Amino acid sequence: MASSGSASGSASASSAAPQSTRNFNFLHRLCKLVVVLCFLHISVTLLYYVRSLDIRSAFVRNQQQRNRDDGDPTGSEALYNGTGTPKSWKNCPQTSPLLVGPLRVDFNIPVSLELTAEQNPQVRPGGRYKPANCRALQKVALIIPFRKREPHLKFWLYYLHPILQRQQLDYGIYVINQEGDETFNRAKLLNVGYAEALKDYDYGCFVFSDVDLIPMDDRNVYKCFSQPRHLSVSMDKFGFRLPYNQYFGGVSSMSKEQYLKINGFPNNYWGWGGEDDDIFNRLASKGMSISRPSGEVGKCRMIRHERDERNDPNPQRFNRIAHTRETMNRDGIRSLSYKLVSKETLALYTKITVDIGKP
Ligand code: UDH
Ligand code: MN
Repeated sequence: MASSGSASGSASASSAAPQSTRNFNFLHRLCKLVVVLCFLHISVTLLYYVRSLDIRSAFVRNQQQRNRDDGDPTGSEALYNGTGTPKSWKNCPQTSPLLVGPLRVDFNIPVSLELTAEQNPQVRPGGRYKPANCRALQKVALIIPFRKREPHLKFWLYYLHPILQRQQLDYGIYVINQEGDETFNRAKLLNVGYAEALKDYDYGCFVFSDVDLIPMDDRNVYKCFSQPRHLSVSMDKFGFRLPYNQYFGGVSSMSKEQYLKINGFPNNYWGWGGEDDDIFNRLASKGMSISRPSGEVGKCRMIRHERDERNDPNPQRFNRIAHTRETMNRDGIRSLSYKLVSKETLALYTKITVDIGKP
C-alpha cells in the first residue's frame, strides 16, 4: 500500500510541476541533442578532410612518379635515340587496338608491287616499319625461303604489310633467295635469314614463313611467345585442320633465345619435307612445348601451286628425323656456312641472294 501510495504521490507531484519547468527540461534536452549532433558532424567532416589530404598527396606523388617513367613524348631532341624513336615513349598496348579480325583473302584479284607500295606509304626501304606513336613490344624479322616464286611474293607482301602494321610490330621483311639450280633447301635458307637479319638490326623475334601462306585473321599476331609458336594451324590445303599434332611447317616464330637453344635449324635437308619435323624434334628435345593460336584465329590460305623443280621429296628425310637428337648439336646455326651473293634493299623487302652449296 505504501509503495503504491508513494508512486501515485510522485506522479501527482510531476503533473503538479509548473508548465514553465517542463518546457525548460524539454529545451534543455533538445539543446544537448543539438550539441551532440554538431559534435558528430564536425568530427565526421574533420575525418573526411584529413583523408582527402592523404589522397591528394598520394595522387601528387603518383603523378610525379608517372612523369618520371613516361617522360614527355613531345620532348626535346635530347630524349631521342639514334633511330628516331623517342626513348621515353610509352609501349604499344599488349593487344593492338587496330586489329580487325577475319580478313578476305582472294588470289583471283590481281595485285602488284606498285599498288602495295602505294597503299603502304609508311613502309620504309627494305620492308621496314615501326609504329609512329608507341614503342613496339617486339622487333620482328620475317624470313621467307625463296626461289622463283615472284607471283606468290607479290600476294604475300600485298596482304602481310597492312596486317603487320596493324599488329604494331617493329619489323623487317627478308626474302632469302637461293641462287642457282641445285636442290632447294628451305631450312638452310631460314638459318641464313636469321644470320643476315641480325646484321641489320637488333631483332629479338624471328617469324619463318613460306611465301605462299597468307593469314586470314589479323589476330594471329606474327610475334614471339614464351614458347616457340606454330602460326599456320588451320590451312585451307589441309581442310582448315592441323594435319598432325607435331606439325610445325608453314609459318612459325621463335625468339632469339629459343632459336639458339636448339642450335637453329638443320642445314642438310635437301629437297622437300622433313626439316619441319626435325625442328619440332629439336624443340621437344630441349623440353620446349609449342604454342598455337586457336583454329579460328589461325586460319590461312595457301596459294595453289605444283611442286617446284629441284624440290622433289627428300627420300632421306625419314632416316634423318629419326636421328635429330644425335645430329642437332653439330648441324645448325653454329655450323652454318654460305656465300652471300647480293643484298638488295628494295621498296617492300630486303632480298638476300645466297649460294648455299649443294647436297
Ligand atoms: N620454295 C620456293 N621455291 C622453290 C621451292 C620452295 O620459294 O622452288 C619455298 C616457298 O617459300 C615455299 C616453301 O619453300 O612456300 C615450301 O615449299 P612448298 O610450297 O613447295 O611446300 P608445300 O608443302 O608443297 O606447300 C607441297 C607440294 C605441293 C604439290 C602439290 C601438287 N598437286
Ligand atoms: Mn606451298
